[in-house]
Amino acid sequence: MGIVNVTPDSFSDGGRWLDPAAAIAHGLRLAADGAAILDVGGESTRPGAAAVSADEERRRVVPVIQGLTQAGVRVSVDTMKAVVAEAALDAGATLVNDVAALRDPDMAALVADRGCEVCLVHMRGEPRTMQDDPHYDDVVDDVRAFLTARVEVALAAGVARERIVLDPGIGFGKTVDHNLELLDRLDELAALGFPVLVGTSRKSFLGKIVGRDTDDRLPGTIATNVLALARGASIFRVHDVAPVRDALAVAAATLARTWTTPAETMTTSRTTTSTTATRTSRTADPRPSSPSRSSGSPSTPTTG
Ligand code: HH2
Repeated sequence: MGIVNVTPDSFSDGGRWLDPAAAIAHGLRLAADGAAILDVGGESTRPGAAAVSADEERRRVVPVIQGLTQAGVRVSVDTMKAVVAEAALDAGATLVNDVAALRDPDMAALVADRGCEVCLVHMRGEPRTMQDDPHYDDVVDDVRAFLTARVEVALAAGVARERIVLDPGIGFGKTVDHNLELLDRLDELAALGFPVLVGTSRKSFLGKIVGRDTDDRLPGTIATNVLALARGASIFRVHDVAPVRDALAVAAATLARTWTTPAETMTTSRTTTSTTATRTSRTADPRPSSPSRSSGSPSTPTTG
């Protein structure tokens, strides 16, 4: 999943893609790099970010979503507002990436009515205050209980089970230690039976560990995404699609001991419509009797 932030203030690329034509060109580059889906957002969720009106958010994302979907790219909308999600779905988006996990009272019914996919993200409080001294009894148990409750809300509104994706919300009201524990124990969330999305790309916890600024956090981004793959994640939300995709392809091939050429993988990811395309977990043992090159279904995860 490639990130297209149409915002002036996102933490790593704010202001770079505010112009719709620039955002579309950027998205198409990410798709060419191998993103199976592009996540278009018009409001930064970084701690302390200014709130954006629904009108302004809609104005930012709709032309970009139209441009990308008209070019044949699959698009998700990163929004907490049902009215923005509705306009995005009208413009061709097929997944609502809701970091507020259906807090907007109209969101669950919208997702159910439209039959689109929805990503439910764990966030403690709201973006403005979420990093104020976060505490959990057991961060994985707490996040799992929260996501389970939000799944119930979605199901009760009529959202189909197979349309739900879960996300532990790395960096959303968590300390460095919380983020690390969530990543290391991600298999406990994958065990809930839903596709798991992770978003570690360039985030500040990586910078705290290695002492580097946002633009220099690609190695940390790769390390965390590879570990997440091994623990059962299947969607990887990143700014730098090409290098992460390569890392995931090699990691997935190693775990499965089977592989495909980039051309075969790209063809398959282009035609993939499900977010559950390929999953590998460290508990699975998909080893063929003699390690060999696969000519069938891809062993690499799609980045969406
Ligand atoms: N992280 C960000 C935004 N949306 N969605 C999901 N599902 N998971 C995440 O981890 C996630 C997300 C924050 O990253 P970014 O979009 O790069 O920054 P900003 O919120 O400042 O625009």
